Amino acid sequence: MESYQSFYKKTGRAAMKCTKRYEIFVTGMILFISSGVASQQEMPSDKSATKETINLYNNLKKLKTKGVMFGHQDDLAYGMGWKYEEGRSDIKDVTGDYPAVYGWELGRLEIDNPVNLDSVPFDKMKSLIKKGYERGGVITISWHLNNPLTGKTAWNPAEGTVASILPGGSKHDLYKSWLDKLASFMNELKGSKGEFIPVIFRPFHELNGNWFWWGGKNCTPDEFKKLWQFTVSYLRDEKKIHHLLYAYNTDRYSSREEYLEKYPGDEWVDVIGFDIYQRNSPNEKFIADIDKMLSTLENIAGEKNKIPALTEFGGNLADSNWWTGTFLKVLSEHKISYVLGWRNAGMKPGGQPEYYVPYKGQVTAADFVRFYKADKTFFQKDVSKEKLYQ
Ligand code: BMA
Repeated sequence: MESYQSFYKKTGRAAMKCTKRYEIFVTGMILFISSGVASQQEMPSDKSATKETINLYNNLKKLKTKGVMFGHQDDLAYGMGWKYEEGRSDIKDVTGDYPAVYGWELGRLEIDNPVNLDSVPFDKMKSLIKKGYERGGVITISWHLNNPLTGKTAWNPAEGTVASILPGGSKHDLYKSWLDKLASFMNELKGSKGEFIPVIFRPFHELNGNWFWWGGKNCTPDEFKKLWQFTVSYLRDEKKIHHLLYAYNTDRYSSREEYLEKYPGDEWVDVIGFDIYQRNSPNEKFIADIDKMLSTLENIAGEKNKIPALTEFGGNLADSNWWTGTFLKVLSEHKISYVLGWRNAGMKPGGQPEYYVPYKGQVTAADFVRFYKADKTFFQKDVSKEKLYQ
């Protein structure tokens, strides 16, 4: 007969085994559940996107429910009355903080120019992109690429240009060589751990206007869609670039049908947006226009599960209360990811200043600080906390 001692030892061991099994079971369950949570992460159009790009994509979707990020083109390169001063930014001069989104532009990279069409050296741009990213900001890049058929600028809407660069066209190889240069630039954008810096790439913007060779009546919807799909597929599948989110964007538009006329398909797009400049229209009219366009955009983004953004804007900066009295008023009614103010170019050759965000002393500066402080708006410090790449 078994002694009590050995009986207790055995049952003790059995109990231990049980506890171990239970632990393994619980650990397994935790792993199972957390992998389930991880797989709830949605994928952008590029199914091989890098971890940071997938995280950015998902975090942008989450963040837009809380507020809107403020962005500025060329913010760290120059502003009103200054150029390339380390750490300077017109937005920072006014608010003490940087924007949350940094816009950059690659026009003339395709022709091996050392500087872009707005004189920003590409080398400098790369290091400034890295600075913004390391602070936790979001990078978006546009491309006013020259007309590949005529060799003139992006604003040369020569007939047949898009057809000429599609597969089989006379300028197809030239266009591919331009994409190779773009790919090299993108591949040089790396963070301090060697990871690629995710970029919201915004090619062929203002696509419903007639001023660019890819826009409006200068090509058919079918040609445009083919150009878009070829471009994405070449960068992603041929060049193996996996740190881009793709932004489809029109100019002002008047209907959902107009907005979607050249939409290449959900599997080719991540962000949808439009550009809008108030110019001389009264605030009430601007509010009504932008309100309508944002509502349509949000509806489309909801249906297609895309990220809505105001990809470029310019307001009435002669009105000292424009930021809270007009812009914030309308933004408060919507849930969009970001707004990008265009560049503070400074004095144009004709003597007229060009700027779209305030600089120190500009008449809207005080109101811009109120806009900055609003709960609904996010600048650099807010997004750094959000850790958009994790
Ligand atoms: C326009 C103007 C131009 C500039 C172009 C591309 O809106 O700001 O001065 O060259 O954008 O950045």
